[in-house]
Amino acid sequence: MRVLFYYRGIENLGVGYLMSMLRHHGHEIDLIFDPGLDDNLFLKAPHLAWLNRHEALLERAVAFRPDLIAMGSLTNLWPFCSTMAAKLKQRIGAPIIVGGHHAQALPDYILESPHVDMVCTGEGEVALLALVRRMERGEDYTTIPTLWVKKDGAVHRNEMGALENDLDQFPFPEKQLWWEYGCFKDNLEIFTGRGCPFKCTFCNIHYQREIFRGKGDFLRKRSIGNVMAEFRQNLARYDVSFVSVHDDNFTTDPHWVEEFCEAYRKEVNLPWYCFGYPTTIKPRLVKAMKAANCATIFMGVDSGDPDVRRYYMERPMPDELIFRAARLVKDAGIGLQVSCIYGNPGETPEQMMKTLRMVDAIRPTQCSAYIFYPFPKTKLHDMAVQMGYLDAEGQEKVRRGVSGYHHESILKHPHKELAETLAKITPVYARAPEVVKPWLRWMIARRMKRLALFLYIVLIPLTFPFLGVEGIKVTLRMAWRALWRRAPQPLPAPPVPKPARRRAADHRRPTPRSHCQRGRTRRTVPSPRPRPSVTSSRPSMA
Ligand code: B12
Ligand code: SF4
Repeated sequence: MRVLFYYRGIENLGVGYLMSMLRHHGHEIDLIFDPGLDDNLFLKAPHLAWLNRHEALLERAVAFRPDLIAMGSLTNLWPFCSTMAAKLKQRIGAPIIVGGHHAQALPDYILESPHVDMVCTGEGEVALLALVRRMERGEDYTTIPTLWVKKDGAVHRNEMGALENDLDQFPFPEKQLWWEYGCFKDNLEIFTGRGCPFKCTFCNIHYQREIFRGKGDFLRKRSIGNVMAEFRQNLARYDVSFVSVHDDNFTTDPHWVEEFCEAYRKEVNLPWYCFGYPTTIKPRLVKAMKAANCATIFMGVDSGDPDVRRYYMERPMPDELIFRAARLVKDAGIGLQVSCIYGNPGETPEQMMKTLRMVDAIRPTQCSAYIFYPFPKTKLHDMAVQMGYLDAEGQEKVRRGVSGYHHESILKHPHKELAETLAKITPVYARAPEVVKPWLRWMIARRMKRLALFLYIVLIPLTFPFLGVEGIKVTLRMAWRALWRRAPQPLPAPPVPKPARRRAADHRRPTPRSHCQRGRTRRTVPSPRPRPSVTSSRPSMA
């Protein structure tokens, strides 16, 4: 079977897992990646939409002749996904399946789209493979666990399938296709596990735990050996200089982390970054992480007001605990990135200012500040509705994914101007010299949100010294590759499907040259090698 994936904006590891799962089982895959240069994490600039070169992507899609189209959608991506689904359906006609967090939260809504045929309501590796196999054999595919299927006017809502408890079973996520689109170069992203034990009300974790209840372990870690094998494979292929560990919450299992650090230090030792929760940050842990070259821990502060944290966010912890965790990280010599959210339902100006003061007192290396977005099915979304902050029109906006990048508040919030100003000024404030701060406070008092946005963008290299600059470089690289994108030649004839099954352990076999063997001279590392896949046999996009 030929399966075409669609994603937008950045590399997505979840979709990467699905691609490699299908390839591993002998199916052909391709990716159309929309760089989303007009609307992304940094800015909203509709006049740049032409840079995305959608027409060339569609031509690539048509030339691939997919039997199935698989799209990943977070809430912020649904507006783009649904438009692309319409175009793909019109030009190709193949069945379309949508997965990802928006599909998990609102499967019925997604299926209302006339162009979508199926929705994946949970993790996709097993369900998508089952679907592809059944389609290939011409069998009924309306009964696959985890999938909701629209067929002949009826929707088949199947039960959630079991979670795979042993994550080592999955092939390592696809990298080459993302690399070809310029999605990464210096920064290697990886997951070492899935799930989180906490229940913050603005996050999807608490309802995910509900939908997966009784289906297996929600919190799962890969084995250290398996993670190291993925590093070895990717470090032999890509000349990266930094690692982002994207687990929901990396610091929850201290024993695992310590073991990881030991192995990482010996085998990889590149600077890295991860997410940590304040209560899980302990002296011994940060010491081990520092020894393993951890460069930055990203820790949610979320609000500087203990009541907002406790009653609205379900992050019950005193201020002192947050300060202590921050001190531990900084004293260990690790960079500290904090994040906070402004414009929560019921939040007063004084509570918002407390957040600014807390971030200032912590003096992090960098700070990400968000405008609250009520993601569907989250508790804080429902509280916003009950408290009158999100009316029917606002709820419809959420379903449609409007403003999912948090560029503005979609709540009927009496202090939204302040929230929007603070969200842009806090990252600057956190890094600003004392002498500039009265001026920034003057801007805040006047709610000068446009000037705040301007400062935020031009100062990214100073406020986000590594990841911000990396984000800009990646965006420019994606734009460059999109500009030079050529339409591929149509495939000569439908290839005969090869059941090229490798042994289950093959994908875990270490590459012959380990990272240590390549020595410290990174220049000797080969640039990414084209993989013998259907995609590499066609013209490169670069
Ligand atoms: C890591 C992470 C990131 C990383 C991404 C790393 C990466 N390269 O993949 C970074 C930091 C870059 C990031 C950015 C953003 N993120 Co984020 N992120 C997460 C986080 C912590 C983990 C995601 C995860 O667990 N992945 C594990 C993989 C295996 O799971 P998965 O991606 O869901 O994929 C599986 C299934 O969903 C399914 N699936 C997914 N796609 C498809 C497609 C098909 C066809 C099928 C069949 C199945 C399927 O199968 C996959 C494999 O099992 C989650 C929080 C959380 N706890 O979930 C938030 C989360 C996903 N992020 C979120 C948001 C909002 C964002 C941002 C918009 C944030 C912002 N404004 O700054 C950006 C947007 C990025 C974008 N593309 O537009 C929200 C999404 C909410 C929603 N309803 O959409 C989440 C849920 C956090 C939250 N607020 O609750 N994020
Ligand atoms: S700690 Fe992070 S991943 Fe876990 S529930 Fe809270 S926001 Fe979500």
